[in-house]
Parts: sequence; structure tokens; C-alpha cells
Amino acid sequence: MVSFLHTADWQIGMKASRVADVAEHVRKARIDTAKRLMRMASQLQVDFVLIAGDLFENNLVHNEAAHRVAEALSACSPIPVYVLPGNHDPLTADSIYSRSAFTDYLPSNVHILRTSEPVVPVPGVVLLPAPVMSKESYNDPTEQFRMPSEIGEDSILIGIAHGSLRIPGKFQDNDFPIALDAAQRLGLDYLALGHWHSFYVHNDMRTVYAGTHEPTGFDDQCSASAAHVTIKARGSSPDIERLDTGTLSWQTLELNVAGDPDQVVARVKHEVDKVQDPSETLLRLVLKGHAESDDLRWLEELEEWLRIHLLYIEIDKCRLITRPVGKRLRRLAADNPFLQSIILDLADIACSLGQPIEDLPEDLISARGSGSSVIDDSLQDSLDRWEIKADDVEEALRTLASIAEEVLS
Ligand SMILES: [Mn+2]
Repeated sequence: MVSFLHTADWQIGMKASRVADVAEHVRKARIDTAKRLMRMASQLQVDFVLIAGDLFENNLVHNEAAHRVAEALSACSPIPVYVLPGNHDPLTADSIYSRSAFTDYLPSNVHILRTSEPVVPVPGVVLLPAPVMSKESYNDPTEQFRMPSEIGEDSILIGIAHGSLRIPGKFQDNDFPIALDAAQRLGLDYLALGHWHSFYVHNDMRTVYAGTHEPTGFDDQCSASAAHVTIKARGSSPDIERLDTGTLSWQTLELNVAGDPDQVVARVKHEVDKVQDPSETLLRLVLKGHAESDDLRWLEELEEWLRIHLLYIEIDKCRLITRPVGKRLRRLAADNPFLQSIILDLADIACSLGQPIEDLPEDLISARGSGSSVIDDSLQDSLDRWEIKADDVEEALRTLASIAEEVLS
């Protein structure tokens, strides 16, 4: 019997630039989780650990990241750890696996799988590695496996590779495509894969993606896992236990802004109150529905509240339809010709930028009559020179609304 821990895609040194304000925290979480996972390997008393590629984000990571990884890998010492280079950290001339700042610090229990030469991690087990040498490839990495010339009849055979299973619609030809029947055809007891970030057991029940130990972003929902595998004997079905490993929680909440703002805000706060560990939670709030552009002041307060309560907040307004000339501005403009004329000029500009303001109030349109557009050559030049966009017009209308309210109310 053999038991081992299968993990992959730690991507240490990831920039996390989308969440720049907390990028350092995100990078540290990847290391902390890795260390915890290695301690878990000790507690589970596994025979060895497999890391199926993309241990590093790329071959250019800082030396400090390399030191942190070496330190994390020592946390399960003396249990041997086998590291396979992946497409993020391939065995190229500039490989991190050749940099002395990494290799000099490597604890003695860590072995980098640099060739396809079979390895015997413990007696009775043969490991077939397929190290990645490039960023992309049309070749099936499992074709690199080299069978040992002599192999005991009872030897448990494990492959370790990095690439995409050829599931229709889920792979690209140049992304290290792996035949679906590779494990079966090669007579493997287990095929440890990396590259896909979610935990996945193929229907042969022996081809497995462990998933990344820590999600890499909002679109990486189903990861934060590793596999604890036990194989009783050659040919027997592996016992695969999914381990939950994540530190950070990346959540997405969709919010329809229609209705009473107090209720909308209460709904969000209620959801956030349910969050288990707010200081380790990153939230993307996706706003939907229609809103008056000058009536979203509640959103600023809510954003502030979320910022205090959570590690990170991102407000996504891409699906929010705002009415540029909001209620407040319409009310103030109703009996103010000067304000009306500014709004109409801005409407002309929006029109010339190809995004006309569609719901311009009727009374405003009739106020202008058949007057000509404000756009002349010199204004057009200015719009071009300052790279004014339709969004800027909306912003101007919002600003106009708040100034007008202050001055005219
Ligand atoms: Mn990869």
C-alpha cells in the first residue's frame, strides 16, 4: 500500500495585479497555504508528495519567493517531495529550477523532476515524470513517459504530467493535450495532473487534477484543494480524498440596484454578515439593473462600509444601466434655462461621441427647439485632443448635478 499527497499550480510569485492594493496579502496567502498543506502531509503520514507543475508563477520570480517556497517544502521533511516543472515554470535556459538562489536553499527532501527518467519514491512504487520544457506544446506530455526496463509485477505505477485533458471544448491543441485514455493505455495506477485549477477526477477514477491549493482570482471559484491518495495494490482502484486547502475566499455577489436603496444596502450587508472570515474575503460586487446616475450616493457609503469589513472590494458596474440625466438634475433644470443649455451641450457632445443620451427629458428637447448643435471644429479638436469619451460626459453630468444641487437648492 502507498499513500501520497497530490497538489499543483501553487503559482508562487503571482502578481495579483487586479487586486493591486492587497496583492502582497494574496501572495503571502499562497505561501501560507502551501506550508499548511505540507504540514498536512506530515500529519497524514503520506509516503511522498507530488507537485504536478506550476509551482512558480514564472521563471522570473524574485529570489525571496524562491526562498519562501524552499522553506514551505521543508515543512513536511523528511517526507520526499517531487516537483514537476510546468508551463509557467518550464525547464528552459532561464529556469528557476537552475537558479542557485533556489537550488542552494532546497531542503534535502525535495527532488526536481528534470528528466523523464523513472523514479522510485518508495520501494514498490515507480513514478513516471513528464517535465515541461516550453510554454506551449502540441504534444501529449504522457508520450514522454519512459517505462523502466525492468519493473516488478506488483509495482504501483504513477504518472505525473502537466497539461489539458482532451475533453471536447475544454482544451486547446497547443496546450499540452493529454489523451483521455492515457492512464488506461499505459497501465498506470494513477495519473497525477496539473494545469487545471479545479479538482477533477476523470471517469477512469485514476486520472486526477488536484486543483490549485489557493484560488488565483474571482473566476477561479471551485479550487483550493489537494488530493490525498491511497493505493492498496497494483491494479486496485485508488482511494482519492479531496482536501480543502484555501486561506482566501474570492466571492462574487450580484446585486440589482432597483428599489429602495435602504433595502438594497441591507441586502448586501446581510450577505456580508454571513461571510465566515471577512478579513480573508475578497468580494466582487456586480451591479445590475437601472439607476439614476446622480442617485447612487448610497453606493459610495456602502463601498466604504465594505472596504472596512472585508479584505478587498471591487465594484463592477459593467452591467449597470445608468440614466445620465438623473432625477435631481432634471428637477433642478426644470426652471433653469442656463442649466438646461449646459445639459443640452453635453448631450450634443455625447451624440458626437457616438453614444447619444437616449432618455433626454422631453421638456429639455423642446426648450432647444431647432437650434444647431454646439459642436464646431474647434470643440471637436478639443474633444480629440483631450480624448474625451462618453463616460466622461456621464461623469460631467454627475458633477453638474452635485454642483447644481449645492448652488441652486
Ligand atoms: Mn499550467
